[in-house]
Amino acid sequence: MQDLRGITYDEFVILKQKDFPQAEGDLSKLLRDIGLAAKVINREVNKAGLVDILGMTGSRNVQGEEVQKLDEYANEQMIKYLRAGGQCCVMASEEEEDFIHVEDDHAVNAKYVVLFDPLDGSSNIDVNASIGTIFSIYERISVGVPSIEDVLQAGNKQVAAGYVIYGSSTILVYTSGNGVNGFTLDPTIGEYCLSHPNIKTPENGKIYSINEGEYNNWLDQGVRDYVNYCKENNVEEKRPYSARYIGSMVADLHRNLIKGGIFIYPSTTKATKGKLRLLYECNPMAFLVEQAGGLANDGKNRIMDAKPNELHQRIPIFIGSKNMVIKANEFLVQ
Ligand code: P6P
Repeated sequence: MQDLRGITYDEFVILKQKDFPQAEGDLSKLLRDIGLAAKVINREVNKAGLVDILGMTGSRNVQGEEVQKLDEYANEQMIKYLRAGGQCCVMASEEEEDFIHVEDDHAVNAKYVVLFDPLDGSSNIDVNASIGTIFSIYERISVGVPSIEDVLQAGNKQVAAGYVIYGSSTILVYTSGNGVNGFTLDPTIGEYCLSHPNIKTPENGKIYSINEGEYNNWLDQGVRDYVNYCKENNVEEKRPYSARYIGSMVADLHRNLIKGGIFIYPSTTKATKGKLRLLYECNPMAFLVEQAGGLANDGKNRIMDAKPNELHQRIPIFIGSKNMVIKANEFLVQ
């Protein structure tokens, strides 16, 4: 297989377009629009401490969460570049109560729908921990005026998904259904360059990621039993595992994708349906992890088979290395 390391994201997307004979280049353009928006977000994330863009806006979003200035900025950039690119007719964002119908003339025939979390993990912004943008792309299914049915599609209908992690380096990771590839932003040329070709997540891992501060609030005793299993001494099965939890889904999942591991956000007394959102956090991450050889379920059922009922619905998630997810599921009451 040709070594494509160093090829830019834009070149790679066009090259891979050949994998889809019916492709007309619209998805390639859309993927490039998202990459551009993320470059602009990255520029502000990287200097947030130097300009008055840290801290809170003083408002709360539809989730009831305090909106960070950088959250708002990232949301504005995603909307701006997706609208300008003209490849999507409908957008939905964690920061927007309802979906956005792009009515501009140049987008009237656009066939794609984009759902995104513009800046996930934003509670980490002010402490310089890694955060990220997550996106999920579908083909529209409505005829005529776009409608809520365009955004309430099951994750198994995604045509592409990915994230951009703003960390020690800025890496864009995406899939369009033919494997997972990662591109590191080279700030000297302003291009994402292929650095992680054909990512495969290890079937086994030694990392478990869960907020153990919620130990007594997990609704399923099986989650406590699994975490205790992870802590048990068992030389043969190489336990205890290592606990790693940043509190930023993109950062925790990126580490586990590369090194192997399991990330769990279960149902709790405070978040009885889990905390993470199905449409723009769990589905795109599930698509990526499954494409990399891992698993993603709600403890029992595949995340990407969940039928969405509303835009911001939440779902418990067990995601990561195949054999770790299978093992965790065994502890849960089925
Ligand atoms: P907790 C960040 O706010 C986020 O949405 C995810 O990025 C992260 O995995 C999760 O919430 C952390 O939640 O309850 O452990 O702080």
